[in-house]
Amino acid sequence: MKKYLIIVIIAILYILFAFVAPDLFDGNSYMFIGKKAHWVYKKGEWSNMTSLSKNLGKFNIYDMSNGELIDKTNLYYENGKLLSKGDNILDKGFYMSFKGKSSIEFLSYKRNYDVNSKEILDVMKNVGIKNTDIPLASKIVIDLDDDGTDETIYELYNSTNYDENIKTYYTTVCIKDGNQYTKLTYKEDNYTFYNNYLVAAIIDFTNDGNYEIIVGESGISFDARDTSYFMFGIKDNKYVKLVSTE
Ligand SMILES: [Ca+2]
Ligand SMILES: [Ca+2]
Repeated sequence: MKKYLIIVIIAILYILFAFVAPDLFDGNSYMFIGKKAHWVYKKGEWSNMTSLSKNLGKFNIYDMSNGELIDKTNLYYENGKLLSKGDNILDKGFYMSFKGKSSIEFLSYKRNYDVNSKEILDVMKNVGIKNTDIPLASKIVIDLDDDGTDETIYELYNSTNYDENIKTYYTTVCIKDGNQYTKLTYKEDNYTFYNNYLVAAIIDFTNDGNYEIIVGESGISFDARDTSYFMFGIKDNKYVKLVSTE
């Protein structure tokens, strides 16, 4: 009888360490967005995960459009797909799944479409865009580093509608900080359709008052699950790419 009890205890310990322990005690943080962004934060650096285990553990699910915590649920990775238990919440919207030591603060922001052409031309000149078409533009005016002065994030794109007369399409997201302009993403092509870079979320993962910017391709208002994502953060007073799906 005693022998069986020991075997049972060993079996339970084995299950705990094999399946639960690595998941609970690895100390890393995990962020999943859409089908492609599977990111891990390990020893102070973000990187793409090379493989996903079947049982991923409990995640916070945030609505990326407003930072609302939608659910806390276990995630699984099966047949190349992220799944949540029962109802697959991830299929229903524009969500970020997060698990880790830190919590995420979402900065709420407003997108302003009222950008005059002089301002647009000024941005284009400063980030080195030589295209002669005045693109559509939106901007987000917000304090990204908690120093009391607002920065401006510009989203420029002439790729929203297919137009035979426009030969070169491009899309970019850039930041104006005082007189300094930083191009975060840029793509130029001869033919694109609904393929814009737009800010998907502004977050503070490290809780240091410096905000990380997540940019998605194909925008935020349609099915954003299958698109590319980029995360930028401040290093030496300048935004640099921390990780991306490309
Ligand atoms: Ca600032
Ligand atoms: Ca931060």
